[in-house]
Amino acid sequence: MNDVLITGLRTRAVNVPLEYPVKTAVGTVATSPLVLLDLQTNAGVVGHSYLFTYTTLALKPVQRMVEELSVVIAGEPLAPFHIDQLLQSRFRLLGKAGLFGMATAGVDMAVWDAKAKAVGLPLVELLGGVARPIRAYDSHSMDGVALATERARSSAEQGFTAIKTKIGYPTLKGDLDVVRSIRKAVGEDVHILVDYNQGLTVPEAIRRGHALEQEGVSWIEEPTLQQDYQGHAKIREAVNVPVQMGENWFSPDEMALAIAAGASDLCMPDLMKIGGVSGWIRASALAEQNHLPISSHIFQEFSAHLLSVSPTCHWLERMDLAGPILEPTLKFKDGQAHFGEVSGAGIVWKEQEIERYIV
Ligand code: SMN
Ligand code: MG
Repeated sequence: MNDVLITGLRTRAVNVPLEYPVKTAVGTVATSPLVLLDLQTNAGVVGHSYLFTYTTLALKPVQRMVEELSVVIAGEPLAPFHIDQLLQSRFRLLGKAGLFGMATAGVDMAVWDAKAKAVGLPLVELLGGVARPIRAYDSHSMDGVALATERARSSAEQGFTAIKTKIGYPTLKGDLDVVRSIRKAVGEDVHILVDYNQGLTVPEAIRRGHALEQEGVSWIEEPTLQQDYQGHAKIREAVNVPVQMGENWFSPDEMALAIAAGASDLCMPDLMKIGGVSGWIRASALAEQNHLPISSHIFQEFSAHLLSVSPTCHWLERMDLAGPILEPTLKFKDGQAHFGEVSGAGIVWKEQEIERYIV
């Protein structure tokens, strides 16, 4: 089977409009800068993946980093573990964080996608799982009371049983006004998740966390600086609401350090930063061994397959950052994510739309 070889890697950089800007306590993502990867093979299948670069400033540098990797993997077998180890060994001195980590994760995803396609399987089946619906929460922004309430009401009407809103308004009252208005709109049976995007000091996070204890929120996400694992542990110790984090862990190594510090009750690795499919598999094993419910962070298409084979599967985040350039193979119904009969991860480009957004 290892006679299938990688023959090339095409990249494209696009800047895609968002239905709503992703407003956070520490900045706004107004559009979705994506690097698209097409991994060619000698078996007539092409592996697809995309990388989200958060800011257009990183778009071309990430694209260029991926292009540099194409030289390393050309001619190699289409074997995800082999490619993962090859790239890690070649870049040991550079390290796994930053643009390199993002680029290798994109290659990893594309290799796994191509591998599944080469054997005619959906990714979940190649990973040993069975396709099944995954509970999803609808992920919103720092929208203010009116829009946050309107979006929450709409999500609940669509069947979502969990909604995330970003808070960290200038005052605690601002946070509480939004949470209470959403609660009034969606009722007691819908989980409300809040995300501070690292916006608070530890003392302020403890103060606001105590106030949120009375509001029935189901998790407080990244209340302080993501690299302050001890700070998260202090907040977790003081506040009687589950602490959530993980979207900023670069590789399972950082996840292991956060776990060792007792930083959170839950975890939500980001498929790109954790190291692609290969990184996720290691992360989901860490989550299982440490009894941490695991949720995804954006990258909803691949994440639906990966959560299906994650022993402590918790929630899939619905935040559609690539919708305008993708065929809608991932559908949401009754608050669950469903991928139909797909090969690989179900990433199918809308080529005409890509042309519109090429950078
Ligand atoms: C988030 C922040 C920035 C871009 C996408 C998503 C956020 C989340 O932290 O958890 O959804
Ligand atoms: Mg977050």
